[in-house]
Amino acid sequence: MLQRDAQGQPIAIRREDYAAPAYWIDTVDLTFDLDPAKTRVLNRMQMRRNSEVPVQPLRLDGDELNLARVLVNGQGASFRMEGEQLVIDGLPDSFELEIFTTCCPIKNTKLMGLFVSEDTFFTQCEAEGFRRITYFLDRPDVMASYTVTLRASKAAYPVLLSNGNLVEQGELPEGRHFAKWVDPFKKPSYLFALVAGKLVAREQRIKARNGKEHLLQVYVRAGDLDKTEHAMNSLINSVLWDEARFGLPLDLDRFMIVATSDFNMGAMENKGLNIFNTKYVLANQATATDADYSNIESVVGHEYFHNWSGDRVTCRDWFQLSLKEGLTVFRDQEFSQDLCADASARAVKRIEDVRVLRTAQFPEDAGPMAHPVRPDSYIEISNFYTVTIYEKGAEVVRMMQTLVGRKGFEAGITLYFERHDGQAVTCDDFAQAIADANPESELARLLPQFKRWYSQAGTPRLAAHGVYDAQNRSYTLSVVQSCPPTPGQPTKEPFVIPLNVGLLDASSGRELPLQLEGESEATHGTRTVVLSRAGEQITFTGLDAEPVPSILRGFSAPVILDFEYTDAQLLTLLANDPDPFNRWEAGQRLGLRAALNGIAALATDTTPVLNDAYIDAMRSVLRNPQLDAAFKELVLTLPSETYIAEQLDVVDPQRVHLVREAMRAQLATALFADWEWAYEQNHDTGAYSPDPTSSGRRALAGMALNFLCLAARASGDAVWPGKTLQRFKDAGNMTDRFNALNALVSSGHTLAAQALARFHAIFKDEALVIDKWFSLQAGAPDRGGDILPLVKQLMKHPDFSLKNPNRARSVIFSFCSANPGAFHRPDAAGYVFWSERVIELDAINPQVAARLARALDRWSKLAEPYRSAAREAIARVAAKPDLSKDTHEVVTRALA
Ligand code: 0A1
Ligand code: ZN
Repeated sequence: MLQRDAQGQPIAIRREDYAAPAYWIDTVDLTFDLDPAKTRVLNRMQMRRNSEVPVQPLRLDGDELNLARVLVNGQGASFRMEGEQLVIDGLPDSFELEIFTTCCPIKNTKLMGLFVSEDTFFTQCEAEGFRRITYFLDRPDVMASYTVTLRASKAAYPVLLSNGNLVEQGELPEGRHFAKWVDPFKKPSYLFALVAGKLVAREQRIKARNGKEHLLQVYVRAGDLDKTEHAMNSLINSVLWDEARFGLPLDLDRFMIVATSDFNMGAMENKGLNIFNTKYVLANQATATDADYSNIESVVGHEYFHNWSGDRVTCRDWFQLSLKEGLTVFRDQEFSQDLCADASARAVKRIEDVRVLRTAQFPEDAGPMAHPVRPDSYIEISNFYTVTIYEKGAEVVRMMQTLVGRKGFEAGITLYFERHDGQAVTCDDFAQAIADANPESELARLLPQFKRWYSQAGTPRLAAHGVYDAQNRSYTLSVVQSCPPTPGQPTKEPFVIPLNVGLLDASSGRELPLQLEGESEATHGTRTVVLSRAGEQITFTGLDAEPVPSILRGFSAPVILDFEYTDAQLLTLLANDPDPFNRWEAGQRLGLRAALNGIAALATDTTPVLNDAYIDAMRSVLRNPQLDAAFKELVLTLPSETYIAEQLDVVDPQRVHLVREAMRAQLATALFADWEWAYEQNHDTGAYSPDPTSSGRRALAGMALNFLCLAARASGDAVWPGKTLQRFKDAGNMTDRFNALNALVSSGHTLAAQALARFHAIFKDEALVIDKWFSLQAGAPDRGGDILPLVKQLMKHPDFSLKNPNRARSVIFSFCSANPGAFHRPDAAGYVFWSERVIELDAINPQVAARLARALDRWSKLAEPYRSAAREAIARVAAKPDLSKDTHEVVTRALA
């Protein structure tokens, strides 16, 4: 496949063009002579023609390779190059192909293929990195058995790792050594990995249910061994959980995790040899926050769960990416929930997941990069590792579980792995297996329609309306669904939407029994109503008064629910809903309403944004002895600027920022005594443990400090900032220390400077902590345009580097993608800065550049002068010749 047209413009790959490969690769024998400047790769493959497709030449993918030799059955063979592809004609039906190439890992700043990070070799092959190592059929439906021999200097690279089992190792002349690895499972090339360098490992042997022993290893640099305990525990928990919940055992004698500080993404599920960004491995209480601990647990789980959902059963083509990613995110979400000790902690996790979906995926689904969970076309597949594929994909799997029940879903998963073990399959195959295991379910009945979740992009909207009929003592909810147009999809068909509903008594707040029209008995608790038509009515009977409906409990579908709640109804839900998600949601709706009113009011209007009822309700939540601290912290967090902006047709980002800051200031002052109380109640969490209860208390204490410093800013009080600085100095763990630092920085207090200097001095040798130091400053609330000059200064700091993705993200992304109030400047300087950085990064690392390019996805919603300035900045990037496919695709879609 050629990926550029005659004019050199990248060509889109389309799902409908899928064709089975013309050749299969049965075995691959790779020998690496590792050298940073020139690594030699000998690739010996046993291949055969796919008899099911017409005879055609063999076309192997390659990228930035130096080709030295091609042998077919041991004889020099004629071949030609078509673009980057190596083409061989006239091959027999089965043959051995031997290819000898070299590459230059030390110059590989894209971090795809074989690269060097801190004197260690790593690989990254998903999605199309293997072709940067050798010529290959680099597509996931070509699965082969791998044997890998690594040869390198023993002193410089004492540890040599690849997938599977170590079968041989030994010495070679001239101070070199070798290791030979055999992977017992067939795999696509994207799951290949090697690591070579000076590493040490934490090891643990565990026994599976069937009595089989496995060796678990976490490899890091020598100084980091004391930061691997949590990752190892997370791995052990993952192995136990997958076996207990889904009956899926660890299938390898040895399972390895290796950490690198140079990585484009979070981590990678290479068979038996997961490679991780250090950010998702290294933690001890002095360097990592509670959020880091929780992310590590999720990502370790995620990569481990891929061992089945991804590695044992993989994707037929990259359009099916959500087959493995949506399912695996769902599995890691369930894992983290199942590790929670109680329902409240589970709900907190669910709220956090939904918050990610709504602040990142909903905007994506409404913008120029909107695509279905199973996309129809792409120019660069790396651009489709998106929140839609991952998080919305996980919601689609979750809806299946809701429709067939937890047990039915487990049966479906069992059938899926029985049917497709060792295969490369499609999203259709997955949905079919879940439905076939549950033939009586609503999923089976509505399967073709349900699968519109895979094919239609955009976030569906539910317009719900309730009418109480006193005479019939009934309450009818009318629900109309719609879905806005998205690129290439002007109209949409109705979705299957599982809607979880409950009713509360308006005066007592108590949950009411539910009896649908035509039913002889009432039930208690939540009901799942399955919507499938454009408009539907649901009538509840036996009601003495108009109830307060609690709709979309637990966020049972990834939709936007519009319901004209009165403030009083929302306050009832906030105070009483037994569904914690909707209880939180009621608070968010109230906060959002206040923000939108504040934004709509004249700029000169000085009335406070938050009314007394809201403040009182927040005080009640804060003081409620029945609620957990973690949940309180979520309720008291106002909707983000991004989420508020998403509700507006035309966005003035400065206005959004000002109003939200005004709301924060008001919460700070009005609840001053309550924040003092909350801090006193929660700040001492004893010996450090990252469990949900104590981390929730630290989160609430941190929030309280933040508001207390903010209130001090208004009142001139010096006590709380002083206490905060002391707290910063004395803190026994990074969470408390960082929260105190954040309180000083985000309130703009003068003490922030010395705290920042001290923080840097303490942690100057801890890269991940220095990332926090950068990102805290670049992400701080803007006051009069002060953040951009600071960001430019931070880029001149000796610790800054554009080549290290984590560091680039900590400064540039924290400003452009995570700090709208600072980034969107009326003078357009933020956009100019963005365009310069996108272009600069594109020459180093296209994946990172393309991600940054997405910071202006929602430009067309902006008010003037932002809109025109943003468009101009995007056009400037698009006009740059030699842009990577990655960045080209993002900016041309933005301008389309
Ligand atoms: N499959 C990985 C994500 C991943 C994708 C592409 C990469 O290339 C740089 C790296 C990782 C996961 O879901 O964790
Ligand atoms: Zn994944």
